[in-house]
Amino acid sequence: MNSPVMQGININAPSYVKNAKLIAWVAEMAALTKPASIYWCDGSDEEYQRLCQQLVDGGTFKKLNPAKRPNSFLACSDPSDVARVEDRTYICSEKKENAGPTNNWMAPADMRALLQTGKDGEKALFDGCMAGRTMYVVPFSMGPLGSHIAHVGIELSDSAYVAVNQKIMTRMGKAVYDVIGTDGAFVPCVHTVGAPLAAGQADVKWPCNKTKYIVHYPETREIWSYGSGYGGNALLGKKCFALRIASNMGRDQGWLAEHMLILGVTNPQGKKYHVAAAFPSACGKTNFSMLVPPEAGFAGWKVTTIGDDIAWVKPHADGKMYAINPEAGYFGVAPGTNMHTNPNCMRSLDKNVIFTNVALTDDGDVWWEGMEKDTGTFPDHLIDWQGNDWTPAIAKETGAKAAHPNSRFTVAATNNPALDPEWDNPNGVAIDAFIFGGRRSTTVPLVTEARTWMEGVYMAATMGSETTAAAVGQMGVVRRDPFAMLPFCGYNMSDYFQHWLDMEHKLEESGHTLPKIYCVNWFRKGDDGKFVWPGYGDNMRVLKWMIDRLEGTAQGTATGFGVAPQYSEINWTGLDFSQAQFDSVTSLDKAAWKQEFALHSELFTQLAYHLPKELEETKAKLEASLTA
Ligand code: SAT
Ligand code: MN
Repeated sequence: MNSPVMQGININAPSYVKNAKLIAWVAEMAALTKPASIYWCDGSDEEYQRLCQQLVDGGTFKKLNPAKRPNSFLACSDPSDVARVEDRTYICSEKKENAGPTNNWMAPADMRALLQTGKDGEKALFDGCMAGRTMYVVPFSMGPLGSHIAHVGIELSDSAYVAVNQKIMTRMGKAVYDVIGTDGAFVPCVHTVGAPLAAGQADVKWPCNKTKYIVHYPETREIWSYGSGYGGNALLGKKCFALRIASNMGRDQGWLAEHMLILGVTNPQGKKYHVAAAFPSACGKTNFSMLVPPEAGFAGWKVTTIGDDIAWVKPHADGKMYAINPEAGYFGVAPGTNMHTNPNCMRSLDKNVIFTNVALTDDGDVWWEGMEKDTGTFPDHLIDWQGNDWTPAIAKETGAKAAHPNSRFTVAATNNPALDPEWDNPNGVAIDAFIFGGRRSTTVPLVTEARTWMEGVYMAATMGSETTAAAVGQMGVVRRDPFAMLPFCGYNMSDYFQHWLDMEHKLEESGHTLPKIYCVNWFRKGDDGKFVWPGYGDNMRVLKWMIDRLEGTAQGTATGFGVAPQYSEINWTGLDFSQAQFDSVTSLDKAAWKQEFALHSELFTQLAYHLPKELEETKAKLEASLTA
């Protein structure tokens, strides 16, 4: 199918769109999904304002009080559509083994029958799914336009909410068409809320469907998303493209697509380091990436943000690994964000923000749990994210949260006062260290340095974390989350481990210096159930120790689980943290580690197919020294 006019729909491609494959694909998708109209986004500010106004008129957006929160909006979703849906997320590789045991899988032909072609008289889900709606053609670049590390996608979506969020989250707009020219490649992404409108039928403020499918075809590098309008289910540049599809590209092309923030840290002498750090969703990546060093003891130190969620890392001819942030904005968790936990983030949210599922104040501003720490009090009255009255008394009685625990802000990176001047550099920044961290109330120490690349890969591969509200499901249970990539690795996890191990040999052969690898845990709790480590800005103390290690000025102490800091090697100025407290966040408990290794064994059994044997060998060594 390549006629631009399909079943009465003129796809009306603007004259600057010259990519024949793209035009044919849009026509084909229009014929399948049958939208009432097609709108080609140009990415202009005027367009953003117009679409936001349209969302206000339709009831999806509420315009916030411009005196309090200029040019900002609040969207409240359907209560059933509030987070990523991992059990509805599929990797449809030709062979099941290539999706691996950690991904849901369906044969591509079966999935295509379900979504696109229909089978046994059943209508395909995408057949007519956009009826009565506009299909937005959203061109976007993941990474600076034209960067050799960047890649381009086109998202077709029947959600204007998606179009305006993509404008903030990606480099969205018509310049992308110059990058793909007449025959350049792009990742096709099709998204529908799955709520076709019959003639004359009124729309709801947050259309979605009980049935949801978030589908990736790794071989053909396609994304199809059905039924949800929320976050990672709908903003397809983010987890779907920048992690699940890009991890496949990275494996094939010799680079890394990782669930990592990227930050720059500059010492008082002006020497700058860059680290990339992986944590599961809602474990403080955004906070860490915008860290403000403590005032006392850290005069002249500066932390700057390159990215808060995703890193694409490529080896370069100069012998270093360079990383870009493929995104252009932050889709961060609102609750818990305040002037104490993340002042740079709070300042980023002053204006030009889209909020989703936070509470509305009586004077037309937003509120979420945690803001009371800044003001000292709870508001007397709010409208909660579900549109109900909220008062402190109601909250006390029912436990009702004013903002959903996974409520979010969408904001441009350029709003961040701590934005790194190199954040947009098409060549990326040279990475000195990788950090891996989970949320663990016990067992895993505050920080250790892997003695070898292999040991670092082991630490990352066996990482565990207590689950959060970022995904639908039970909260607070420890699950293994290798590399913080469990929900995001687009191929067999053991092959992904192998890819990381292969990197070492490939890079060493080509004369590269490998970044050091660190394992951290900010979340150890004491016997009273409270966090022992203060976290947030005080994480600078740990970061500083890592830099001292890079510079060779901290000796550390050998443990059974890498090299740990000595108490005296941490800069404690301005923080009252005793040796005993330090011991309680760094201790390695034999009994706990016995259990921990049993869980590593369980993971390795689950991942037995293609599991690199070096991981088993490393386990044996670590186990011997930690449980002896
Ligand atoms: O919903 S998103 O995937 O965009 C956010 C997250 O889970 O980190
Ligand atoms: Mn994330």
